[in-house]
Amino acid sequence: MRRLFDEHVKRNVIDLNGTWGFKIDRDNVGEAEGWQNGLPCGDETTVPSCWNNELRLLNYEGCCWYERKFRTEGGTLLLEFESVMTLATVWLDGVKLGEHYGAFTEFEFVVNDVKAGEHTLVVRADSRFDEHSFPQRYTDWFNYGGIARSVSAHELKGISILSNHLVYELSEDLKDVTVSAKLDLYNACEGSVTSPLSVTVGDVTVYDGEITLDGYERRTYETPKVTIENVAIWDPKTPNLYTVAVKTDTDDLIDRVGFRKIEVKDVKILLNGKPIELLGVNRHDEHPDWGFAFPPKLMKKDLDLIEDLGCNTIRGSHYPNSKIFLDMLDKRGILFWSEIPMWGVGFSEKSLLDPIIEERGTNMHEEMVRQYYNHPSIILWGMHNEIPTYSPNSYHLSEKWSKILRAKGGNRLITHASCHPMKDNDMGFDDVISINIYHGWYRYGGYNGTLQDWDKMVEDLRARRKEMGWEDKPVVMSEFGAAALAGFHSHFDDVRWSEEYQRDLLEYTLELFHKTDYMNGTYIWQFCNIRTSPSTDLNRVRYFNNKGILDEYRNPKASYFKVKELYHKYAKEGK
Ligand code: ADA
Repeated sequence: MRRLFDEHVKRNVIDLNGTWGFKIDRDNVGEAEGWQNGLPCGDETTVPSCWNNELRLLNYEGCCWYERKFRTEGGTLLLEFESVMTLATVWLDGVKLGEHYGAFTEFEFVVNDVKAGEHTLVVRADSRFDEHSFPQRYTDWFNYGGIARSVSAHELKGISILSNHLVYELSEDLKDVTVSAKLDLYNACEGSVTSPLSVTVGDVTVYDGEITLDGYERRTYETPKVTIENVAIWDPKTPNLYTVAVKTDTDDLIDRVGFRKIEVKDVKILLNGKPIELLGVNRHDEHPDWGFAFPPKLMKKDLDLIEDLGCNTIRGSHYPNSKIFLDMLDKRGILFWSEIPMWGVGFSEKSLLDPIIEERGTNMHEEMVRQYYNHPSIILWGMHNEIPTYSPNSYHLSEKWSKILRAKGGNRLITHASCHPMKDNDMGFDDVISINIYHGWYRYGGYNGTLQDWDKMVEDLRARRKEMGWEDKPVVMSEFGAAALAGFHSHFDDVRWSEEYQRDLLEYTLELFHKTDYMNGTYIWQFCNIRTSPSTDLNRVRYFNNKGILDEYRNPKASYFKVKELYHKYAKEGK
């Protein structure tokens, strides 16, 4: 299941999820032995899935091969992969279509002149780390391997719509919206084709014209701007969505959009002109039984819990989440922070000057923006997390990526999560300053290692913002928290790993941040425990990051109820 709604009525889409042939390639000999022409044995698996949820492959990092036969009427096919971990190589009938690097964004291949009948699709997924991998080996989540999200084959006929960004601007009073559709069009025929082209938003036709493309031509076309009056805006309390449909005589593309305004003014974050306090959690899209192949039913359960907590926002730490999850957020009116898997500590200062790292990071940002553009729930683009932004080596990356996100990213704010707030050089590129700090859990230079360090940090940060001229930028606490072992209790105040210590630390910090004038939001680290890897040297207890306010099976710890009490109180009283 890819979306909450049908994206196509006219186009025939062949669902390639389900049973696939499967073979482990521990010595990476598959290609030399010709496995791309058909796998040599009879193992099977289910797609989507991650192999590290299988007993014999729990900790396997390496290559695995997948094979799926399917039938088509022939012509032009678009093969679409929502997520392959991490380097994917794809063959159709033994012919290599190409490679894609990056686990959390989708990719596609357009193949012309495919014969009618049965075809064999083969995929090699390679989850190994190297000096250019995102994330690096040293990371704090388990780097699952597999085909983790949907696969499908689309039969393209005539002029086809590969993507649509509905670009919009709301009027000052938020009553009217001016829209244009930025379309990526492709002629799936060998010869020139002329077709009607229309775009509707709800029941308003915003474009009705005609287009001609040469044989196999791909073209970007932006429709003229049109104003829609009396629009119902998208807001957490009233998440109004409009269906946007693009049609030619042989193809269509259906999506949902919502119109809203997010901006920063007078050290506040304004949503639709009103200040909002972000009350959130960090969430990995992960479960010990499913890995990153997270089923929609469990997404719903997580969102029910997140709403029960009183959250109005989620940080998708640390990578783009699936489209169906974003559809759910759009529908429920929950705000989202989306970022690429550039997880700090693993990226050395030297690596930031590596052109392959820059190229991969740039591609991931471009893909994230291209694929998620229409989701109203996304209000923040995160450039990276905890990379060495104290070093001059990160500056050119933050500069380049903030420019890309500003130019192409739609109506969103830009940020990066920093764990070096007093010496970060790159916050000037942000709309919102985001801080990851763990006083009361980790020990930092210049601080005592106690809960009261937080009060000193709030004042140190005030001074730093002034010194750097960043006083106008609102601050969000993007990570803070403590680990607790579910079921471990203590009568004493200061017993780390107990549920009580975690609860009390979260109470202390949430109360402090809520009353701090320049702070506008909190993302607790983290929603639930997550699996980590024995191979990263982090040596997490049980090989889990235990800072969840729920355990990995979504059972609440004591802090869950405290956060629920406080978030509901803050939502009621406002900031
Ligand atoms: C960092 C990081 C998180 C997690 C956290 C922790 O801030 O961004 O992914 O590793 O630390 O638990 O220490």
